[in-house]
Amino acid sequence: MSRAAFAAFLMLGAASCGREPKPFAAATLFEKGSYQAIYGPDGKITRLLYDGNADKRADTVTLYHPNGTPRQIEIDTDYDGVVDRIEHLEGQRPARVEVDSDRDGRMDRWQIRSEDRLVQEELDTDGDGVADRCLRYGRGADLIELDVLGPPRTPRGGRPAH
Ligand SMILES: [Ca+2]
Ligand SMILES: [Ca+2]
Ligand SMILES: [Ca+2]
Repeated sequence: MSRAAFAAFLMLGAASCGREPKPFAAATLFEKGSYQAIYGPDGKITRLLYDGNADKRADTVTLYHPNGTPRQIEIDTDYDGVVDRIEHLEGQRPARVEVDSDRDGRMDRWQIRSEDRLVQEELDTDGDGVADRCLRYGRGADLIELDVLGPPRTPRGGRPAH
């Protein structure tokens, strides 16, 4: 077998084995200024990256549903390369927000929002990654209830899934 034929044979083999979907195999990258948009094979946007401080590193990443509507925004608010805010969107508005308020790389505030209003917030006050306080807010952003959460505890947070 000649070298060229062998190479072609290898490529055929790779193609026939490639049954797993390759998310970026047919993706298209589109760059404009501080934005990078990544489109899937169907032409729908899958990801939008934004570099707010022009250090060539994206600090706001928006993920999209297959139908092209945004579903999640991951933000590195202090540009240290670590995501410290994740907004889960419903109808283009954040319905759940995770915040790493002390920037230690672990989420410690889990907020539930309704119509752009904060209605509930769980806090991890001792830094173990588990919520131990639950705050509920009224219409005027006033605190109406504070619960101390006890065991049984379930781990929260962790790394954002892409
Ligand atoms: Ca940046
Ligand atoms: Ca950060
Ligand atoms: Ca934290």
